[in-house]
Amino acid sequence: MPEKPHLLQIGSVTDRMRSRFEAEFTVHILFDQPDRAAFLAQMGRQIEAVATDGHWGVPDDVMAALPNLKVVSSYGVGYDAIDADGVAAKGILVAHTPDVLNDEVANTAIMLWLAVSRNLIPADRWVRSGDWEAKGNMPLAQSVQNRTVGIVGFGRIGQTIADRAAMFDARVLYHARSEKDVPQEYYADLTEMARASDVLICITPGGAATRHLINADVIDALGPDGILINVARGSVVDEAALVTALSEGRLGGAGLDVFEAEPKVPDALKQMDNVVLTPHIGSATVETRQAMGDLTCDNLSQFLKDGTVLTPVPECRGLM
Ligand code: 8YV
Repeated sequence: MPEKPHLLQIGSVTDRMRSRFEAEFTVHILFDQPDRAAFLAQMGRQIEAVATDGHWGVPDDVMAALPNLKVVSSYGVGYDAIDADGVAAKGILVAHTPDVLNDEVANTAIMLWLAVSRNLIPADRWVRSGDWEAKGNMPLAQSVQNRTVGIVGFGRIGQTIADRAAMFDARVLYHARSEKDVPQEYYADLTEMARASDVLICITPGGAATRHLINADVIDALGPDGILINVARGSVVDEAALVTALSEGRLGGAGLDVFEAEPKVPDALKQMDNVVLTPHIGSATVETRQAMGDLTCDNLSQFLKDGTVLTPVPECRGLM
């Protein structure tokens, strides 16, 4: 039997993914190697495929040690941790997992909005702590009905969030690099859109182009009654400016699934009642992660079959 091609796994995978990898590849797990540099020096030339995720991408030292790499399959839609242009220039195909997580991530965004607006976490605490019996009813919350919702990034997930928001009779605005052929209102100026919005939901790709897009000006435009939701990447929001605005009462509240230095989260945010924090769980359900895992494996299987992948990142489409 011919030797199976060698695959380097970066980050964690499900058992189901592991079984599929092992059926087709000789699998090496980067984080199991006691001496990463020695492992890369010894095995690097044999590795033809990498399986990674949106968090780890392909670190520079790994990329430099894999001269025969042909395909990278990433378990996630966001691929800002991979230098896609640089990798494509070397003729390496990069695949990701678009679409299969649109509903889940949109649901997470709506969940955070509802939780912040309706004080879900303090309400739960009100019951558990005995405050309900001792103090009576809680202060009133803010309705999610009939709000103006500004969506930052209007790709597949952004448009799914817009559909969800419409169920709460929202007026939906969006900001993206260019206007799209959609019924929602386009704002070329993000600060202007924030000023018009009650809720700002970020679902734009991460990376240098969107770093700190949500800065102090945008936050101030959203204002003391406004709510910021981030299900994109931590880098999209200037976290220090966000913490300052929240602590000074210049922003009403925030629902955050992603952070600049995750899993580290600023202590100040953990103390705030008007903030809901989740540990990057946008797509983290059994069902959606299974679909993402299957697509990650399907991309690799396809590559072995005919040298293409099913869902390449746009930078690599020219390679197929
Ligand atoms: C994953 C994500 O958590 O798809 C993405 O871009 O952020 C998440 O679904 C990420 O890929 C890490 O596994």
